Amino acid sequence: MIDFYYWPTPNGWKIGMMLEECGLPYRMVPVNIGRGDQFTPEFLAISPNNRMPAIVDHDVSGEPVPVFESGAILVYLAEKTGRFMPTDAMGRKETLEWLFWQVGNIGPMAGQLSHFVNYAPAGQDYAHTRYANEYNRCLGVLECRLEGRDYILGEYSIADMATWPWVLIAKPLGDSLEAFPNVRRWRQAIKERAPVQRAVDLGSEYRRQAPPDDRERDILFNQRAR
Ligand SMILES: N[C@@H](CCC(=O)N[C@@H](CS)C(=O)NCC(=O)O)C(=O)O
Repeated sequence: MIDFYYWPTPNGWKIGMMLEECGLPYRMVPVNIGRGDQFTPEFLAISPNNRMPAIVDHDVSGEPVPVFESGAILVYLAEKTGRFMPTDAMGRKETLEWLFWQVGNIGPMAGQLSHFVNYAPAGQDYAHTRYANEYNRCLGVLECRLEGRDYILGEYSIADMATWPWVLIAKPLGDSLEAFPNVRRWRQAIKERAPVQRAVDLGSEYRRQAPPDDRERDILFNQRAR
């Protein structure tokens, strides 16, 4: 059994997609990030960066294995199951390239763009434009990569699972994807997969219904070293 520390956000969906695609038995443990669950000592022992997703794998010989950072979790699960990551040296290299691209580029750019679209006070045009441009640039990189390929590595893989949630939300982030036909085709093909639909539905009862109140804003947006 895998404990899946989760809150319904794109970073959470990535891991839900892999768990569902592999049919791994898991138990969802909600981490209410607006309430500050990510700062409990129990959670920090698993995820020292106070971010979800994280997992604890009990299906191992010996002590349960905690894993934090979505890219590391995807590689861990791919190596555990032997699925969704090529095992030859070049295929593994390409997987890691695109995984690092996701966690270092489109993920944080989309995350910051989402902050400025959804939560920033008025008058933050410079920051908003900066992240909108970077997000759009990343979509262009993905568009080129998908030319002549069904998926990022050719075959469906953890590189797609990592990236897709951040493209699913393109329209609310203000990018119509009009200029990116390959991205639109890829986004739709993945959206139609039943395990992906189950992953996106997971914990939908926890989805935000209202803008964050002052207490939530303080927890989420005023973090400094502790
Ligand atoms: N680099 C991390 C990012 C994870 C992340 O940013 N998680 C957010 C939700 S999408 C979170 O847990 N936020 C809690 C907080 O801001 O305190 C990963 O890829 O796992």
